[in-house]
Amino acid sequence: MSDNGKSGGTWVDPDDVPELSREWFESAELREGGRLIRPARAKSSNSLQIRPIAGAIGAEIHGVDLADLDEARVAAIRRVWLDHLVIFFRDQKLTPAQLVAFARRIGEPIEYPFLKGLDGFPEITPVVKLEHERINFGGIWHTDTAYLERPPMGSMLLAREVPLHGGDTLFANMYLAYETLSVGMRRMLDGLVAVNSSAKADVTKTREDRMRDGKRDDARREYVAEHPVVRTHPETGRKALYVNRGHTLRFKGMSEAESAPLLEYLFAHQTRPEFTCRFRWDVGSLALWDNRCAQHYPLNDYHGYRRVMHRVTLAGDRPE
Ligand SMILES: O=C(O)CCC(=O)C(=O)O
Ligand SMILES: [Fe+2]
Repeated sequence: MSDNGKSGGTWVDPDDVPELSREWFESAELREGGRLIRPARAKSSNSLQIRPIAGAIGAEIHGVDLADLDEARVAAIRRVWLDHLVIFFRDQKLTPAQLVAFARRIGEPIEYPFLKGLDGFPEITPVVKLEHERINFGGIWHTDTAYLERPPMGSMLLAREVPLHGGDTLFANMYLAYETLSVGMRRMLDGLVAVNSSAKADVTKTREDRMRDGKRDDARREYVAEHPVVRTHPETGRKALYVNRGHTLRFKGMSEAESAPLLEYLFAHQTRPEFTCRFRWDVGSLALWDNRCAQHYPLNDYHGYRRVMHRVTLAGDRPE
């Protein structure tokens, strides 16, 4: 692996990145710290600079303008995304139209079921916490809208206004969460289905401030979906733990009380610090995460400051 020295980053030429295959993902020597490290080449004109920000998950990509991407770059970004689960870009001062255009290069933007989007851009949901507010949107460990039949494949956030300090977002690697369970536990979980709801009290609370002025007229009171506890990522073929504290109510065929002890164990296990990374936002930072294998948690440590993000989610499959 070559290194550019100064930043500890890695140069990857998109032309040198092998196509994805299940065999490739399963080859042990390419694994390092729970994610997949691709062979890298020296800097070239078409290269991305990739700088992992933690051992388990997350990489910053430098040297790209998301408003000006050719096909090779989009393909390279997508491969880095699949390897690192969440990728971050800096200084991307995209207009709403440019943000949606970038989202369309990666997937198909969909609308958020509870809140209205920006005027003229229904796919962009403003994620806002105002100076006087105490609760932040999504302030609990979760993967996005797991209560839908087809939860979004990925989500992106572009930072518009950030607090002087605080307001970081944490991400956790659900492949690692699964792979670090015992064989017996994995075997048991492989056969289970979970019931996911939009109406758990702790997560409902995190939407209330925005629902007061931004609620969609067509929002249902509750969405419920059953999904496998362990899902297989449709692009990487790897298994990931797919229960989350924000939305998972119980195991199918069991009561909430019966499910609670094991769910509680899994919620604690899946967000162990060594499975996570933490991203500090600046205006113009953009994160793109994979909801199929990662969870996130926005920290609520910036009372008195305003934080404004623009969010786009991308259509996904039915988890299998
Ligand atoms: O504000 C954040 O950092 C994340 C909020 C969130 O959970 C989301 O936009 O899906
Ligand atoms: Fe979220």
